[in-house]
Amino acid sequence: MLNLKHDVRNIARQFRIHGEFLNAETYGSGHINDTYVATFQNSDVRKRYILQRINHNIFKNPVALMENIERVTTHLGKKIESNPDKIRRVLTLILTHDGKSFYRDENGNYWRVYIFIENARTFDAVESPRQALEAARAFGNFQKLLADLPAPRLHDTIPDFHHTPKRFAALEKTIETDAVNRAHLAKAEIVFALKHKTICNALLDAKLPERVTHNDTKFNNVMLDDATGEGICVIDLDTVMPGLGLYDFGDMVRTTTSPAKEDERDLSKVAMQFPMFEALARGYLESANFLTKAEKQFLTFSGKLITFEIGVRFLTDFLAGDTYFKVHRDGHNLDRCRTQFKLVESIERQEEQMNKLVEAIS
Ligand code: ADP
Ligand code: GN1
Ligand code: MG
Repeated sequence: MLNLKHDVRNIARQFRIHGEFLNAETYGSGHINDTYVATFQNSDVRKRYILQRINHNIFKNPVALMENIERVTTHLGKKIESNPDKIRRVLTLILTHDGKSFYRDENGNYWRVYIFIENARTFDAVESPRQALEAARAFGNFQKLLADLPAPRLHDTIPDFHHTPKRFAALEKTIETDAVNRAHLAKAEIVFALKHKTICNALLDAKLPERVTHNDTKFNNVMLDDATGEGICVIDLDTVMPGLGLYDFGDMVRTTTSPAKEDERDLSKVAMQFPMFEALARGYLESANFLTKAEKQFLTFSGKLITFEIGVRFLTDFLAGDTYFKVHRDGHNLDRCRTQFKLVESIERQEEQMNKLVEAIS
């Protein structure tokens, strides 16, 4: 508590939280926002809250972002109005005393507060096909529940977020500039990336339907119930905006098929495990029951593409001097890039079987 980067007690005071502040600590392993858990005591009840500083270097318009989140959580809330477990099944914003969904502090930082989802947790790496199935069901259901979100279109919180050709062009520029003289440390990864340039356009060229999508369906962005293992709540809603359904499925394949963490240094541990993929495909096809034939045909490919795309982003950030993703050690972004590219290779080796499976079950 003493060493926290922000005055969490004072920030919490701006929101409609009842009771006495007990303590706060940093929380989670996200790469973008600053997340804290704060505990409050109200008579004999203790309650926890998630306080988050929105990274406004990355999300340039936090007001629009919060408008999206208010609309999305309200819509989801209405859909499960009668569920007695509603408070754990959709993120609930706590408003400020003047009724706003965020607080802007004197340093220009934007803060929001959610009710803490108890008796559930996130995992940084998948442990079983059951978990993969639950994650895919939850993310697919999330898309389904948002399919009838009333107009207007949601704000693009980060324009061209999954525009792979633009991500690739940014990498090419960074290689050329080599601003912090690191390109010589990533020769093999640069060669790998350049060899794969040809896959960048395929999803965009396929003219798939635009949907409301999550766009960051990392395995640690879904909470699994401690008792039942059920995927009960999709979190991290900053990038919910118009996108392709397959961006979400692709990112599930990226983060929920390999037993290794995203920054694992022992690359022999990184592999696309077929039973995990099968569970993801089954879970997603079951809940996202609106997919078109064309979307289904690209399910496997989306896994390869999004894994490649995020690898490209990690490589770009490494070469640019680590300005985007939080890093905790030297070469962290390069390590992350390496796991992604290793996973792309693993997918490539199994692509045919993966496609056959999808065809068989869809
Ligand atoms: P980031 O954008 O930095 O990834 P997240 O919104 O994903 O931030 O939050 C980071 C972590 O905090 C999550 O992986 C999850 O473990 C935890 N978390 C976030 N919101 C909640 C919540 N409402 N209840 C419980 N845990 C949460
Ligand atoms: C970031 O916020 P977090 O850690 O869930 C990133 C995603 C990347 C992911 C890679 C806004 O997600 O796009 O896929 O890291 N979020 C943003 O782990 O850039
Ligand atoms: Mg997250």
